[in-house]
Amino acid sequence: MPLKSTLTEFIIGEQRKYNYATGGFTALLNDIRLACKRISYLIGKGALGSALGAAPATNVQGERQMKLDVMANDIFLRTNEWGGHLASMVSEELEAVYPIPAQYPRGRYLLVFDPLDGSSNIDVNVSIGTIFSILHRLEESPATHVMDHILQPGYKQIAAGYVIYSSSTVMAYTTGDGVHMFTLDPSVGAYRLCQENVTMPPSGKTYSINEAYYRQFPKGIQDYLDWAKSDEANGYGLRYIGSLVADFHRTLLKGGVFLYPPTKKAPEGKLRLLYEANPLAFIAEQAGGSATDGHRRILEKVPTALHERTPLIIGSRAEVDRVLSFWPG
Ligand code: AHM
Ligand code: MG
Repeated sequence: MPLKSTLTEFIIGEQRKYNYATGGFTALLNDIRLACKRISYLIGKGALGSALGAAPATNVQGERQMKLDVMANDIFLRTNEWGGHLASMVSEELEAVYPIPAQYPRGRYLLVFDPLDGSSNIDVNVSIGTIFSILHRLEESPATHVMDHILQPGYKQIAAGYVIYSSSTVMAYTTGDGVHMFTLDPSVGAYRLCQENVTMPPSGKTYSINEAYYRQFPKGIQDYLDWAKSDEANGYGLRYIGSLVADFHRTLLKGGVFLYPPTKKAPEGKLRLLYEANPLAFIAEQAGGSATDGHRRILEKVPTALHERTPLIIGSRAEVDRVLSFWPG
């Protein structure tokens, strides 16, 4: 059987389609790939790696940080700061924009990421993930206007991806030309292509939501959940892991819908626009699915703050539309 291309071969192949490509973007993706490999190795060691348990601090959003959150964030910064391709980085774990240290050259891309999503699942061997988004620095704004460059709507992303650390480690990414998936081969340390041009099923009888918040949801979402359990719905199932990457990965491959609506406790929803909703919305749309906050397409939202939250309904087009038929936000 012929060997499947590695991620590196695949992205270099993509780069060769464009005569003007300088290789900077390819090198950046390569660094991200390496950071996720390092994180995957650390997670794989589990209790043997002294990385489990809570960190002494909470993060900028007042959430409890796990040791692995802090280590994964550090790996992402260290692996991506030196290459000369980035103007700055934004992380879920850092309050402010991370400027590229003065000893390294600056580039024209911005890297926005959640280094380890699904923190509550870290210590119990349940799937967790990394999510990333790449933007171009705006030509029209001076380099010093950092927030102008970062607060761009999601449709301007030039690439987005995620890595799921599970029974195997899988990376999915898009540059706006379909979604491609790679599995990490631990024997040689390379990601190998496992699915090119992934498509999300147009419908699927699975809904994914933390239904314990039922009484806190808007009435329309409650109505949808009542419908999903009705005879009319005819056999919907519920799956909720509590790791966005894992719940999204299943939805991408099997179809269905993931929902994190507003709650009384989190009136804007819990998930973050820049490094959770936007990258996954880009991937969902590239695979034929859709993503909305109940009012608008996620990718059209203009961010106003680094850690802005958003409601998120994402998945198969027919299932997202069905939620919207109950909840026109
Ligand atoms: P985190 O970034 O602190 O890990 O929080 C995000 C996670 C998502 O992975 C998941 O979809 C959600 O929080 C689960 O929240 P809840 O426990 O309220 O259901
Ligand atoms: Mg997160």
